[in-house]
Formats: sequence, C-alpha cells, structure tokens
Amino acid sequence: MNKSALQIERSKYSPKIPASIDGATKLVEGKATESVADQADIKKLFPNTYGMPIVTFENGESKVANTQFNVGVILSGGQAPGGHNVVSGIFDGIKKINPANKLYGFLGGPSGLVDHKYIELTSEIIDEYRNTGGFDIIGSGRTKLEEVEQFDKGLEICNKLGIKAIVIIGGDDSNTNACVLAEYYLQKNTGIQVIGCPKTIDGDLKNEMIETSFGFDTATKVYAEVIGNIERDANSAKKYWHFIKLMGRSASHVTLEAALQTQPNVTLIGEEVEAKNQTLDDVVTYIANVVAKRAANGDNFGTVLVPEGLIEFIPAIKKLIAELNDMLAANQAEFDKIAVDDKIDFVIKHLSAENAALFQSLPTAVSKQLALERDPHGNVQVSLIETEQLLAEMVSKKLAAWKKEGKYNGKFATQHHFFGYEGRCAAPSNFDADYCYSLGRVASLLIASGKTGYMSSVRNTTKPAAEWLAGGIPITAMMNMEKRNGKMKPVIQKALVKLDGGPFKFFAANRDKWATETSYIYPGPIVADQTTKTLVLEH
Ligand code: FBP
Repeated sequence: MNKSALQIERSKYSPKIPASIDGATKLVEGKATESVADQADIKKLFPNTYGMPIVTFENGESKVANTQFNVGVILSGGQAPGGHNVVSGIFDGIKKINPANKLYGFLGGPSGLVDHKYIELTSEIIDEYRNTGGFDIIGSGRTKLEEVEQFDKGLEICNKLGIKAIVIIGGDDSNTNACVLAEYYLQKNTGIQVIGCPKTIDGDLKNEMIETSFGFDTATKVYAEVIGNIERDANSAKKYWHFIKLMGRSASHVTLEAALQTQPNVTLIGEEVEAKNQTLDDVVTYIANVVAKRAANGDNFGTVLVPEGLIEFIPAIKKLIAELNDMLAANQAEFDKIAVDDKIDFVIKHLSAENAALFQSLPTAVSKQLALERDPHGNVQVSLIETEQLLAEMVSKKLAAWKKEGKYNGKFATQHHFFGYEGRCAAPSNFDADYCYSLGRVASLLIASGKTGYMSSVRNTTKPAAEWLAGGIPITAMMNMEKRNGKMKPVIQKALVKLDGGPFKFFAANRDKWATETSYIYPGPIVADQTTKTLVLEH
C-alpha cells in the first residue's frame, strides 16, 4: 500500500490502554442486569443471555492464561474512524493470550460470515492498517443478520475454521443482531460466543456504561474543522448564508457537538423540534428571523447547521413515516410489483386522509425518498434527502414575502454543504485510536473469559487512558421493544440528545448570542488531545 508521510508517522503511534488490562487481568462480576424497558418481553426472547452481570477487568491473577482459540471479526454498517484499531486490538489481545491464536476477518460486512468470504488477518496485514481510518482492511456492509439460515451458515464456517468467537463491530442495529446470534448459538449449544463493539459516528449508541461510540470524536472534529473554515470564509466575504447538513440520521449529537466546537448562527436540534412539536414552517420561521436580525445589523451572512435526521423529528412527518412503514410492511408484495411511476399514487391511496395531504404537500424529492427508499434495517435513508437545500429555499421564499411586507430588507444568497462521508474514514484522533484499540483488547479478554452476548466497554473516558475502566455489558441490558417494519422487535435503545443534559443546556444558553453576534470558533485540524465537548459536559 502506498503511504503518505503522515500515515508512516501515524503507524508508529502506540495506542494507550487502561492500566487494568495492561498485564495480568482478572474478571470481576457485578450485579445482574435488567433491560432498560420491556423486561418481561426481552427476558422471554433472550432466555439465555438476559440478566447477565456487568463484568469488569481488574489487575490480578488471570484464570484464562494461554487458552487457544480462533476469532472471526466483522465490520458492520457505516464506516467510523478507529475501526482498524479495534481489529488490531483484538489481534494483539488474542496473540498475547496465546501466539497460536488466529484472527479471521469476514469480508464485506455480515454477509462475509453467511457467504463464507474471509481472510486470515496476519501480522503483516494488521501492521499495514494500524491507526489508519476506514474499514478497508476487510470492508463493511449492511446485510442484516436475522434469519436462522444465516446463523447456521455462520456456524458452518466457524466450525470449519475453529472459530470460538465472533466480534461484531457495529451500531445499535448490528449489536442487536449480535445479541440475537449469541442467544441462538447458546440455545443450540454450539460453543460459539458473540461479542459486540460500539461503533457509529452518529454517537447514538451510548448509555451509562457505554460512554460513547467510537468514531464520533474524530468525525465531529473533522466536521468542526471544515465548518470553521466555512465560517471564516463567510466572515471574510460577508455575502453567503451557508446551510450545512451533518450526518446523524436518528440523533442530533454530531450537529450539537459541531455547534459547541464552532458556535454557528443557527443550529437545529431534531430532538428539540420534536419536543416543541414544531412544524417545518416553525423551523423555517426561526431561521428567517435570525437572518432578518443579522441583516438589520448589516450582516448578510451566516451559518446554519442542520442534522441529517431533522425531517424525521418533525412530529407530523414522524407520524406520516410511521403510517408509511406500517402500510408498506402490510402491502410489501403488492408494492414491490408496481411500476416505479405508480408507487407514489399507490402510497397516496393507501394513507389516511391527513397523512396523504401532508405527503402531497412535501417537495417531490422528499416524498419520493420517504416512500421509496429504505435501508436493509427499514430506516429512511435521510442522508439522501437534501434538507439543507429545502430549508434554504423555504427561508428564501419567506424572506421574499417579508420584504414585500417591509419587514426585512437584506440580501440572502446561499451555499449548501453536506458533511458526512468526509469524516467517516478520517485517520482516528488520538482518542479514537486509543479507545478503539482498548475496545479490541477488551473484546479479546471477554472471549478468553467465555463471555457471550456482551458489548466491549471502556469507561471513564474523560480521564487519561491509564485510568479508563474496562469490562463488558450484557447487550440485553440495553434493549427495549420497538416497532420495526410493522412489527414489535427487541432492539438496543437509541440514545437521543437529552434536552436536560449538559451539552444541550450549554448550547441553549448561548445560542441567541451566537445567532446575532459573529462569535465563530475556527478549530483547525486535529492536532491536540481534546475530549469532545459532549463528553466533558455530560460528565
Ligand atoms: P451507522 O449507524 O451504520 O454507523 O452509520 C451511520 C451513518 O453514517 C449515518 O450518519 C448515515 O445516515 C448513514 O450512515 C449513511 O449510510 P450509507 O453509508 O449506507 O450511505
């Protein structure tokens, strides 16, 4: 592989790990757990993996020294900086336990397990990828592991390769499936363990024991750098309003963190829009008011941050999507057969009058996205909806009307941006390099300790890495029941932005000042170890 000077320098970086797993390590079991909600349902669905205790690793005599085993690893879903370090952490961890241990990488995501596509990850391969961004070491994919036939195909290849455990590195959906797989393999007495690792730049896979998902730190720093550059451009030329959409399809953590780092004029937080029961017009009016206020001060420029999932947070649209999901699930066979051009009419005919009217009032590009495209997990693909453009157009129309009424007399020229893919494969920050490598090392210890249905956990992450706490959290403890594709399913509860949490409260206390004053911060490239504002304000 051709390497840049930075990559060569970066590959020499030695990730820091918690002191408790550096040397002899013993496992300590805590109290039994319960799921976050719907305990009876989750217990029934996961009779073997429900109620397991939280475990921590502490310095001490190990009971699992030298065990020989092979491991398979899967990268699942969207890329996130640090994935290669999770893999290298697992590799180093299992080799430390016994140098004869082997790591296999399943290719192209979960489908690699089902289709028996894999490579053995040797030290030569691993060394090429240490501290690099991307998931290209083995590739990723969004195939959903949910059918018994898939689990059995996985079992076949594990038995053939002598694999004792599979590590699934993924977001909430992939870790939910990891738990279903763990339960199935336990029920069948296969002896195969399944361990999850918390990945997603979206930052929405977190709870008391999983402080952050990996990739969030790096991705938000990359976005903050470019937003800062745009703010500086805006403040230099003083002629554009920049509408910037940021990834994060189900939660607005990325947008909030980027706002805390760069102090733009307008930041929309989906969770607040929902809590205040706002309409699209309310959102547009809020932005237009800020534009008008700045124009009155002679500032015809600014920045607006928009979370990717905004559309889904608007209560009326959320209700429409829920009805659409149920309706499509109930009529899937018929819907699949209809010609593309007739699908919209089919949708309108099958929706309630209220939702049909709302559906028809939306710009065609948005209604098409809502009706026609879903990812394999049934999610609306919000990254494909151009919300930033839609809002800019709607604000422009409102301002034109206000101009006629004499309420506004500024200039409004816009630029649009969408930052998502730019940050997902960035070289990991020191935090993500250390955190990911530690998650991998902890996963290898959970495997050696015979655990299954656990997520690798590293906590106390606002402290220096040596003080981080390492352990495992039963995945069932994070679950509740939610409707997916028209049916109630056990899923890991997503972490949304808490409106009474430190990060949002800090933002809310400052946003009016940031709106009218130009108090931008230009963070520049990632050069220093700096904890995300989200983690600092949460702790
Ligand atoms: P994960 O939840 O799999 O980590 O992916 C998150 C994400 O980056 C979202 O922010 C975005 O909406 C989505 O992936 C884009 O998906 P795709 O990579 O399939 O275009």
